[in-house]
Amino acid sequence: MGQQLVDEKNIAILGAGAVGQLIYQQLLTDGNAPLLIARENERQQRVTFTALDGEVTESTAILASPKSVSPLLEQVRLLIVCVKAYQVCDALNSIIDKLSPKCHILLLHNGMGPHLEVPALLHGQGLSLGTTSQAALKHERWHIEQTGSGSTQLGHLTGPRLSQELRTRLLSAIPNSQWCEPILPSLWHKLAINAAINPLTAIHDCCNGKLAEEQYRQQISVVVSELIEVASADGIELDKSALINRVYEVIGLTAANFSSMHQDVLNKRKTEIESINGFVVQRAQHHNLTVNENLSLLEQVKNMESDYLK
Ligand code: KPL
Repeated sequence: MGQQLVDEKNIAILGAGAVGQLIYQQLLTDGNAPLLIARENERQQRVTFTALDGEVTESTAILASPKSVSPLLEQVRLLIVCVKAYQVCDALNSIIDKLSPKCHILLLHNGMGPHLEVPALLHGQGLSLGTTSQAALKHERWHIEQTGSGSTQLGHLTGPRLSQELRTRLLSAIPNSQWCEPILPSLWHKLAINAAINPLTAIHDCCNGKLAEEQYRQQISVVVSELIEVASADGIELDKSALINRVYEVIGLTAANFSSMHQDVLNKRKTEIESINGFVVQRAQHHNLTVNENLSLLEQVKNMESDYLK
């Protein structure tokens, strides 16, 4: 179905959440014919997109499911994995046998951790990582709205490299995106922002802007200092004052917003705490370091989750 719409060097997106659908729309708008891999079975699906300027467009997406023995999957040359960090390994395992060794994998999610486990799951495919501060909101299953512009950093991690052609297509489609090598510092940088903002807004049930108040200053400083020490033990050097400035810049720019973790707790969903402050704690334990503030935030959010998750 719809195979004529999919070109040979196809790009597929695994995970049709808000970010997955946003990247799909950006690729489509830039002249690509991406495939969306979602839970739903293979079919054509009308999707609606509200852009930053309010313009609404409709298009027909070609859906494949990881279960389908679809020849479409064999043709994929770039798989962009847009599921939550805690779903990455299961999602990849469900599809990896159907992908060509020539397919490059790009992980694009909040938090960190899967990049340590994914290389062992691959069958010769190359792996790149990315982080984005673009924001999108899912109004309905197939209607998303872009709510923030932001920037995107992408870069190689292991194995065969993404072809120059696919890299060019990707950077051309995603506004304000850069290819960065090494990529891990960009991921740690974004992790620091999320580690400082997300759990505090969830615990104190507040919008991001509230964290500009003096009462949170010391805690934010300690969260970031601990993360910098752990990153350094992992071989990544980060600059504390630049990072703290960026955290407050994001707090200011998103002052009226509620963080994704705040929304997860409000809607009684599993949060990404394990791959944000939990990742800092995990790497600290690996290096025999103590990160009490990150550990305390991890435990507080996990306690909140345990009240509503079975
Ligand atoms: O990325 C975010 C999130 O909510 O997950 C921030 C930057 C904190 C914006 O809300």
